[in-house]
Amino acid sequence: MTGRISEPDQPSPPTPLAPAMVTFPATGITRIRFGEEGPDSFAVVPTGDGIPPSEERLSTGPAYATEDLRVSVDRNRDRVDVSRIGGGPILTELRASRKDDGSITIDGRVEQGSSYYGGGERTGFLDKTGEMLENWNTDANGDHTSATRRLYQSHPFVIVLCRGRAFGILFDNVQRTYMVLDRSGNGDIAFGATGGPAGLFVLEGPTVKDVLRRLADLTGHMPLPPLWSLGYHQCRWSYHPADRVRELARTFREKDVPCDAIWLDIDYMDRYRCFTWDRKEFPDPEGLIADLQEDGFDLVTIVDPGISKSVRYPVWVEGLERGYFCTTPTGEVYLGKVWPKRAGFPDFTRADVRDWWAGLNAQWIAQGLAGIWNDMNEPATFDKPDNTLPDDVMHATGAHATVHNIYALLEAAATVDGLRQARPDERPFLLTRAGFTGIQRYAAVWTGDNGAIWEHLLMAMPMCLNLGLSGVPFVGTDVGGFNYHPSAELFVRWTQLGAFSPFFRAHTREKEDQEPWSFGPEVEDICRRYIRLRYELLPYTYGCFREASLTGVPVMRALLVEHPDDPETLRCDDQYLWGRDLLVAPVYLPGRRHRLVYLPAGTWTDWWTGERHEGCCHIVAYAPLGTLPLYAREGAIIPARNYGASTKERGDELTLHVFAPTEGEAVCEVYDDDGRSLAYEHGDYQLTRIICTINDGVADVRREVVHDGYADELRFISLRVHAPVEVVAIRLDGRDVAMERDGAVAVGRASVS
Ligand code: NBV
Repeated sequence: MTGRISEPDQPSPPTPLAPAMVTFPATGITRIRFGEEGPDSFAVVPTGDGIPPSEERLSTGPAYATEDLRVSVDRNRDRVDVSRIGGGPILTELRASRKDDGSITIDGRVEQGSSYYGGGERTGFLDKTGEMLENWNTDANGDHTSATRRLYQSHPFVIVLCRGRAFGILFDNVQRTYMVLDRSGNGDIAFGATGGPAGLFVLEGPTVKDVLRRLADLTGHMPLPPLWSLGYHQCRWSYHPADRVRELARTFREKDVPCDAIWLDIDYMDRYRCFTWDRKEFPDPEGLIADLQEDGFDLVTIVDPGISKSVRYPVWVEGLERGYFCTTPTGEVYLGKVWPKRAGFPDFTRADVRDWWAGLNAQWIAQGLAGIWNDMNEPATFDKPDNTLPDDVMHATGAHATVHNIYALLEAAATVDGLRQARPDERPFLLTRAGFTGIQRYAAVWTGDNGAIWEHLLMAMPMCLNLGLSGVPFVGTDVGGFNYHPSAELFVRWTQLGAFSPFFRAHTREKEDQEPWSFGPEVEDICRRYIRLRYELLPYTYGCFREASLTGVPVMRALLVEHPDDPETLRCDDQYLWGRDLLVAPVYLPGRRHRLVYLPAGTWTDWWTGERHEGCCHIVAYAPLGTLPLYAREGAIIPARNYGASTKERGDELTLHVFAPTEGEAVCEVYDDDGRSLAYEHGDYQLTRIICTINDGVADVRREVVHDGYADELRFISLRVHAPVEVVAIRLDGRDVAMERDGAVAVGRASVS
C-alpha cells in the first residue's frame, strides 16, 4: 500500500538528493531543503524576509553564518553540517535520498549521549532516546500501551538535549513519516517519509526555552484562551436529554463544586447529523444555553467531520451539490462508515470548503455555544482495515495519504475562522483530538480515549509533557478515564492531576456516573477541594498561559525545561512543574500513601505543611488520599483569588502566597484582563509586579504597575508569608498590615479599595 513507510534499510537503492537551499527565516532558525525546492507545509507560519547570513565560498560549497549558527554545504558529498558559532557541531553529516517509490530519508548525526523529547503525543516515557516514532494520525481507541507508535496527533518535531544544551528539528513533511532517534547509541538519527519534500528546520537553543520560543515563532503561538476554558469541565458520552443536562448543572451548584462548562457528545444530534439538534431530546437548545449561562455554565458541542449521506439533510445536499466532499479515484463521492451509517468527508484542503465549514460553524455557535469539540478528525472511520480514509481517496491537492496528517489541522483552521466570524471580539475555543505541528494556533488538545487504569494515569504526564515540548501548551486527558469505570481512589488521583493539567475535563463513556460526587462523600470533598484549588490558583495559572502564548514555554512543564543541566530531570516522567514556581508530584499507583519526589535546585516549600526542603535531592512525600504532593519554589509569589461557582464569579480578594528567600526578593507578575475578549491585544490588560523583601523580620511587599490597561474590582489583599526567618511584621505598599500567625506562616490582610 502506498501509505506504508519503509525503513531506511530496505532494498531499492536510494538516489542521493543534493542540498538545494539553506535559508534563515528568523534568528536561530535554519531551513534546509534537499532535492527540489518547494513551499513550507501548513504547519509553518510565514516568518517574513528572514536573516541575511554572511556567506563564504569554500571549494566544497557555500558556508553560511548567522549570529549563532554556521551551516556548511558540501556539494561534493551532498552533505550539510550545522554547528554553533563558538559551540561546536550540533547536527552533522545531514544527507538525504529518495527511492523510486518516492519515499525519502534524511540521515544525520548528533552528539553521542543526547536525549530526545517532544515528538508530539506519545505513549511511554518522556525521553524518546532509542525509539522510532511514527507519524500517522490514528484513532487508537484507548488501547494504547508504551509500545504504541501512532496516536491521534502527528508532530514530526524533536528536541535534542546534550549536556544542558538543546536544539530542535522540525521535519517539515506532512505525509506518513517516522523519526528514528539514536537506536544504536552513536548519535545517528533519521527522518523518513512516504513522499513529499526532504526539508528540515533546525531550531537553535541553546536552552530548551529558546527552542520552544523559536518553535512557536515558526509554527505559531497559542493565542490566550478564554478564562472559562481554564475552569473545570464536565463531559460524558453523552449527557442527554436536556433535562439531564439541567439536572447536572443544578447538582454542581447544589453541591458547591465549581464548574465552568458542560459538554455535549454526539447524542445531542439528530441522527448524528452535524449542526443539528435532536429536537425530541433538546426541544429548546437556545433556552437551555441561556439558562445554563445564567447559572455560570458554558456549553460546548462535539462536531465530527463525517457528513451523513441523506437527501433530507441540507449540509449533505449543499456539500454534494458544490462538490465539497473527497472522492474515490474514479470521481464518486467517497463514503465512509462513521456514526451516521455513510458519510462524506469535506475536503479541507480547499479554501472554499474551509470557508463553507467556517460558515456552518459560525451559524452553529451563534446559538450561544461557547466552543466546539472536534472528534474523529484523524479522520477516523469504522472501515477496515485502516479505520481511516483509504490512501487513494482524492482531495483537491492529491491523494489522501499526502494530507491525512493535516486533515484535522485544516479542519481546525476552518472551525476557528467560523468562531471568529460569529463573535469577532471574543476569543474562540476549540478542542481537537487529531492535529499536526502548529495545531496550537487553533485548538486545545486532549489525548483522546484513555482507560480508567493506573497505567494511563501515569502516562498522562509524559504524554502531556511531550506535547508541551512540541509546541502545544493547552493539553489534558480524560479525567477519570474514558473506557472502564474508575475506582474511587483512581478518580481522586486523576482529579488531583487534572487540577494541574492545562485542560481539565472529566469524561467517560461508561454507564456509571463519573461526576465529582459519584464516589461518595469523602471523594466528593476531596474533588471539591482540588477543583476549588484549581480556581484559586487561576491568577497564577492564567499568567502561565499568557507566558505560554508569548514564549511557547508550556504551562505543564517537564523539569528539564527549567533545569536542563540536571541529569535527574532527563528521565523525570512522573512529576512536573506547573509554570516555573510550582512542582506537582501526583500519586499514580493504587494504595500508595507515599511517593518519591525529586526536587531540583533551589529550596522548595511543601504547599500543605509549609516544610522547607533543599533541592537537588529526592524526598519521600506523605500523600494520603486527600493529598497531592505540591511544592512552591523559594523566591516565588503565587497569586490566588477567591472564586465562586465558576470563573464568572470572581471574588474581590487577591491572596499572595509569598515564599521568601533567605536573601533577596520574592517576585511575581500578576496578569489580568477581562478573560473573554481580544481587547488585551490592544493594551486592555493589567500587569502588576509584586516584590517582597524581608529586612529585620519585616516582610515588605510592594506592588508596581507595569501596565495599566484594565481596572480590577479588587478590594482586599491577603498575604501569607512563608520565610526562613521569623516574620515580625508585614507591610504592603509602605503601610503596616495587622499580622497574625497560621503556624509558621505570617498572615495579613489589607483593604486596597
Ligand atoms: O463521540 C463519542 C466519542 C467521544 O466521547 C470520545 O471522547 C472520542 O475520543 N468518540 C471518541 C467516538 C467514539 C469512538 C468509540
